[in-house]
Amino acid sequence: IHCSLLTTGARDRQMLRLLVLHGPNLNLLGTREPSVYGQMSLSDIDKSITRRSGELGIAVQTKQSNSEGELVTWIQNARGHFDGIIINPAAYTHTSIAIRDAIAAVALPTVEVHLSNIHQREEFRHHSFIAGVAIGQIAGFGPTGYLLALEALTVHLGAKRSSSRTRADVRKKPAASRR
Ligand code: CA2
Repeated sequence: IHCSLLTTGARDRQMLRLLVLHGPNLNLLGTREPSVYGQMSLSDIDKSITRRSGELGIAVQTKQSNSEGELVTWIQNARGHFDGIIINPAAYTHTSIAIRDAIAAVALPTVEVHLSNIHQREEFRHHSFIAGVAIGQIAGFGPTGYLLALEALTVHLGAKRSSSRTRADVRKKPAASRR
């Protein structure tokens, strides 16, 4: 209910609507392994995402799940409610063809975020099933990565929007004045 209210209001105001998804164990942030994942709790991170999105004039919804199936369902349901997705799939990054297929199926521009630099860590973290269907990946910047992703997706969608407006303008112009 909250989700549809947020997106309806945003749609009325023609705002970009982004869905931010956090995968398994990220609810533990700030409580354990601060040397790897930092001191910030997930709710602190979500607050900073919400603050930045306000500055950017976009609407965001943030959600966390420990369940692969729930993440898949949220991605599937994003179609028609959101313009893009930011996801930290956590350990599912390295295992989940289901999440990859869901992102490919909804065809919403998606940015993959990791707090740590997965390429600097154990070999098994170097491969991402998500990267091939994402417009880009941000890793190693801690919670700032989410803010960079907001910015990147806003620019990406803004460019897409203005180029489709340009194409519409070209189409609307009478043939005579187009020459
Ligand atoms: O660096 C990231 O953001 C990761 O997606 C985090 C995942 C890990 O499996 C990926 O390889 C990289 C793990 C999230 C677990 O988060 C915890 C937070 C606090 C305490 C324990 C785990």
